[in-house]
Amino acid sequence: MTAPITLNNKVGLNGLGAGVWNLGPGNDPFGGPTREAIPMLDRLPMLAEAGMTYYEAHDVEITAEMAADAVKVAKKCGLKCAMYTPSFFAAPIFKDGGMTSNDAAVRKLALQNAIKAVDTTMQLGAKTMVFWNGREGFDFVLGKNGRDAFKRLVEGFNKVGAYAKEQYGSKIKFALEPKPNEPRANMYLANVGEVLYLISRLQPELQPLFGANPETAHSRIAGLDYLWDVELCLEAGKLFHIHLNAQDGQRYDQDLPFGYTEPLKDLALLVVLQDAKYAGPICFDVKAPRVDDPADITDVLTVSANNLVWLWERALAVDRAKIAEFRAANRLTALSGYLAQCLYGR
Ligand SMILES: [Mn+2]
Repeated sequence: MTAPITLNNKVGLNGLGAGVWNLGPGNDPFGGPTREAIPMLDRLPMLAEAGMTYYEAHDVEITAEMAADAVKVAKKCGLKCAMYTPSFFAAPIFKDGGMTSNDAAVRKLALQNAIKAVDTTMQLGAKTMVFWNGREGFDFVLGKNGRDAFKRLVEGFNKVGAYAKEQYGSKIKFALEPKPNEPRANMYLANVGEVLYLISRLQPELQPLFGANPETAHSRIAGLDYLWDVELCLEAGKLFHIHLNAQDGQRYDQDLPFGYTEPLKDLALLVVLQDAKYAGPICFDVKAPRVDDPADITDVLTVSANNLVWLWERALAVDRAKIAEFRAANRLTALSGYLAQCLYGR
């Protein structure tokens, strides 16, 4: 439907990105794939074709062993790696978490995987490694000692951070991605506030290496306002990465195209990012819907990218002085109307 667009380096200060997992075969918890799985490295040219400057991957998608080939393929299609992330959620051994598992041997394995992922992050040329909390959490109260689990997270991140600092100085930074639930009933690092608190408990010399990767859908699943989550990260100097998408309220994680559900809030978000001169890549964490045909699998990226570009231009045109006037006059309903005018008006 939407024609592929070329956006390299045109949006934000550094361009757009998306994950290789965004172009999956369409399986969900109730049914298997509806499309043939595309080999991971074949997805890189597809991301480039859909207008991305950056790709992202888990360590189970582009493994350490595949990294050298990934670098070659990415270079050929003009892509850079925005972030790399260890998967502590897919393998059965991590069924009750990695870093927070009650089993010391599992925690050790998680740490080994994380450290290996630091090396691969470097090899792929990414500046950021993301930790998503995945299975770190609990379904039954007292299944874990919560205070111990938190200390295990602190201990684990201290070790990973110390390794990265020792090997690579400040070249690799870590962005922790909060989510309140799914796949666990309750997840540790449920929101941006928990992530920032955890960082405050790390060894002081390692704290500058750690920040957050807030995701629209994850904030909305928690019933929180995504823009405030982003503003809090900015205020803390911890907006190290960003995952944009859309979400139909508090239900399963949908990873809908950016701009689909709350365009007015997305417009406001972009105003804030522009005013903060956010310099990182703007990355989508969206999921090609199960019903989409193989030929249209990148629609979720081109729709997200188009929405982003249109909203970015509208956000540039928002008169900041008018926002200040509405605030000073306590006309906040009118302020919302002004934003609507910027979005929909003639
Ligand atoms: Mn994400």
